[in-house]
Amino acid sequence: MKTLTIILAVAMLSLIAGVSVASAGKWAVVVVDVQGDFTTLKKGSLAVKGTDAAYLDKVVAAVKALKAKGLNIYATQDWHPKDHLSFFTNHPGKKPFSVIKLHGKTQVLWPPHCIQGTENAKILVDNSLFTLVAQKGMMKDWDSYSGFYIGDDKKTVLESALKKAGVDKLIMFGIATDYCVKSTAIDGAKLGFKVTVVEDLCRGVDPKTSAAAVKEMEKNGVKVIKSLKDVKM
Ligand code: VGL
Ligand code: ZN
Repeated sequence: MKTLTIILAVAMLSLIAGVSVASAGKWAVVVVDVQGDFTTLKKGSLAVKGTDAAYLDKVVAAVKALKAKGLNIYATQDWHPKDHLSFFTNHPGKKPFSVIKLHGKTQVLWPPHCIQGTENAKILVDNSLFTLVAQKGMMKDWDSYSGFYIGDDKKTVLESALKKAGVDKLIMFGIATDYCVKSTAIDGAKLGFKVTVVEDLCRGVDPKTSAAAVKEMEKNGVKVIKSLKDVKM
């Protein structure tokens, strides 16, 4: 009788422990700026190398596989007004990819891209797969690479939505490794999420800055893995 009680007690305790381990923490996915203007597939104005149909197929397959595992999918979207100050065209005499100071920070002057309501601002993944889309870059004189912020101290809906849903671990990928993926991943880590970036589902503007971005993400506590099969969930 005594042994039976002990066995039962141990069984119940391990059940409780097992349940609490399983419910401690929740994964979600953040797909960063997979928009027409950043792809060669859509002949985007700021097309990043390696963003052809094969890349898009891979991203879509990954999103669907993760969704099938029960993870919620969140997306970020670069969403600029026409007169946005990150566009070289809004600085007479300036060339694309030149650098200026804006609010005391270096600002790359990009070709106009992801203009609100245009075809190439659309996200190239079936939007019905997303729990929500966090837009940023809509303030004319503030650029935001991070999906967590609209301005320096104004947040998008992303952090509060993830925290409300009990998410604490993020799988992240998209475009561009050296700008929006880097910034969103590092901010995610700073805001308390455990962030994993999947390198072969990302594409960068420049190989040098992309390699530096990987180092910087790692220095900030982001885990960078080669491919989705290396994710330990
Ligand atoms: C991005 C440059 C300008 C990005 C957005 O999504 O990485 N890059 N705006
Ligand atoms: Zn932009």
